[in-house]
Formats: sequence, structure tokens, C-alpha cells
Amino acid sequence: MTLEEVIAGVGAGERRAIGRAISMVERLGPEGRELAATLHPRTGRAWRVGVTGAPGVGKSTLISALIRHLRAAGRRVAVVSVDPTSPFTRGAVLGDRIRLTDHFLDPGVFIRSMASRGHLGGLAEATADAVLVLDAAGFDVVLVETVGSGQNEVEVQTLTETVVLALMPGSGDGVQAIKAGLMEIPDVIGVTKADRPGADLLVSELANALSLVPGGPWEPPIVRVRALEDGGVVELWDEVQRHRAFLESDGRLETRRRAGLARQIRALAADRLGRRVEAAADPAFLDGLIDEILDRRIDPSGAVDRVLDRAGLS
Ligand SMILES: Nc1nc2c(ncn2[C@@H]2O[C@H](COP(=O)(O)OP(=O)(O)OP(=O)(O)O)[C@@H](O)[C@H]2O)c(=O)[nH]1
Ligand SMILES: [Mg+2]
Repeated sequence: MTLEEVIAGVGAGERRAIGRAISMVERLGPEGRELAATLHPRTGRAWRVGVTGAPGVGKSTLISALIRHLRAAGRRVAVVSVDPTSPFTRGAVLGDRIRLTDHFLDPGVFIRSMASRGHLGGLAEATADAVLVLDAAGFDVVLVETVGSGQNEVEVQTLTETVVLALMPGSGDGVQAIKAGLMEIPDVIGVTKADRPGADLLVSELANALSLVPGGPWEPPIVRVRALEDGGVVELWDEVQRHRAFLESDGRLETRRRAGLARQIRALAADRLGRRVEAAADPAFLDGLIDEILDRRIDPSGAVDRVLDRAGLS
């Protein structure tokens, strides 16, 4: 497929072209950059929703339930799952009850995992461009699944309009999130696995924690979700829609997108610089520098200068 064919295919929402396009941007080369630049004018339509939370909290199961709900409403849905510990695979993650193959065969659904394994950094940039491709491909909703780590939540916030934080009962998740200062991140809180004991306790802990955060004009609602049985999924999506309506009033959406872009540009620029430093400081070159430091010929800061020189950054 030529670049022109990929661009045309993405515009027509063709699955194979979309897959190719994401592979191109994943390589972070000139072709991917050209593709993203060409597609960018066609973006801005999709509602982008981050779903973040600890490993195994039930993000993929929730996403699968959301896909069913959104498909029933005739919406086209794409999912980017970032660095999943258990990627979406045919059969595995989404449980027996759901025929995942239905999603894979449904032209209105596109699911893609982005793994950092084998990636020499650059996952954040590749993810941003993958979301861009899916937006340009005309999906109404783009869901971005990221495993929460503190940093990733902030990253997903730069890429999306609405962030759903998933927390489950009985895991210390709630206390952890509160301590880590994560209560400022979510627009909607999903208490996953609410069929399990401890859901009420978690909800009250969270409500209490939220009441201590200086209240802005939007207070994140807490929704109990039992995604395996589709419970609470409609309610959760309704809150996402309510958040959308909130942002779409009073110019808030633009403010949010501007803030997200500011953070995204800075973070991706730092990431690219970091990759250049990594490439310049290869083991052999470093060994030579270390010899010189140990021989007292240069000091460590002098070695830093040499690395930056080599990377063309001084
Ligand atoms: N009881 C119960 N179990 C659930 C529910 N939702 C998910 N699970 C189970 O929790 C486990 C993890 O679910 P996933 O959806 O893969 O979680 P995840 O957050 O996507 O996991 P990673 O992507 O690996 O971080 C699976 O065994 C699910 O069946 C729920 O509503 N109730
Ligand atoms: Mg998952």
C-alpha cells in the first residue's frame, strides 16, 4: 500500500488502511510524520475518552461493555490499548460471555494494542498519532486504555477529552489513588467490579476524598460498574456524555484542548530529545567516556557535554 492509498483508505474508514497507518506512525519515521500531518486537518470530530487504572482493575472489560452499548446506539468505536499487561486478544480478555470475534468482525469497531515491548521509547508519540489516525478515520468515539502509574494518567489526559479512572473495591486502590493525588485526574470515576464486596466502602472513601479536593465547576461523578453483566455501563456513558456537554459549554472544550496540547508538545519534545541522548550514549561511547573519567582526564559533567555534542544538542 502506498502512502496515498493508506491516506485514502483511512479517510474511507477501511480497516486494513487504518492498521497500516498506525503501523506507520509507530515506526516514528518520516513516512509516519507525513501521514499524521496529512490526516490532522481531518481530525477533531471524535470524542476521545481515556480509561485508566491499575493492572487488572477491569478496564478492558469495561471497554468491551462500552463498545456493545455504543454499537447498539450506532456509534463507530475505536480502542487504543497502550502497553497492556493483558492485551486484547481473540477470546482471552473479554471473557467467555462476550463473543469478541463479533467486535473484530464488526466494521464499526477497531481495536489496536500498542506495546512498548520492542519499542525504543516513543510510545507516547506513537499513541498520540494512533489516536489522530483513528479520529481522522471517522470513529465517533476513540477509547484509550492505559495502565495507571501516576505518569500515564497525566499523559492520557493530554490526549483525551474525558478521563475515566477505574478503581476496584478491596484492593486499596482508592486509598492509593487518593494518596498519589490522582483525584484531580478523573472526569468520571468508575468503581469496577462493583458486584464484589467493598464497593460501598470504596464509593464513600472516594466521595469523602473528592469533598476535600478544592471543588471546580465539574465534580467527578462516581459510577458503580459491573461490566461482566453490563451493569452501570449505560450510567457511566451517560456521565461521559454529561461531561462532554459540560466541556462544550462556555468555551471549556477549547481551554481543555489547549492545555492538553501544551503538555503534550512539551512531553513529546522531551521524549524525542531523550531518544536522541539514548542513541548518542551507546555503550561503547559511554565506556570510553567512563575510562576518561576514571583516569581523571574529564569530569562527569564534561562527559555529559560530550554526549550532547555527539547528539547534536549542545
Ligand atoms: N467480578 C467481576 N470481575 C470483573 C469485572 N470486570 C472485570 N472483571 C475481571 O477482572 C479481570 C481483569 O479484567 P480486565 O478487563 O482484563 O482488566 P484490565 O484493567 O483491562 O487489565 P490490564 O489491561 O491487564 O491492566 C478479569 O478476570 C475480568 O473478568 C466485574 O465487573 N466483576
Ligand atoms: Mg486491559
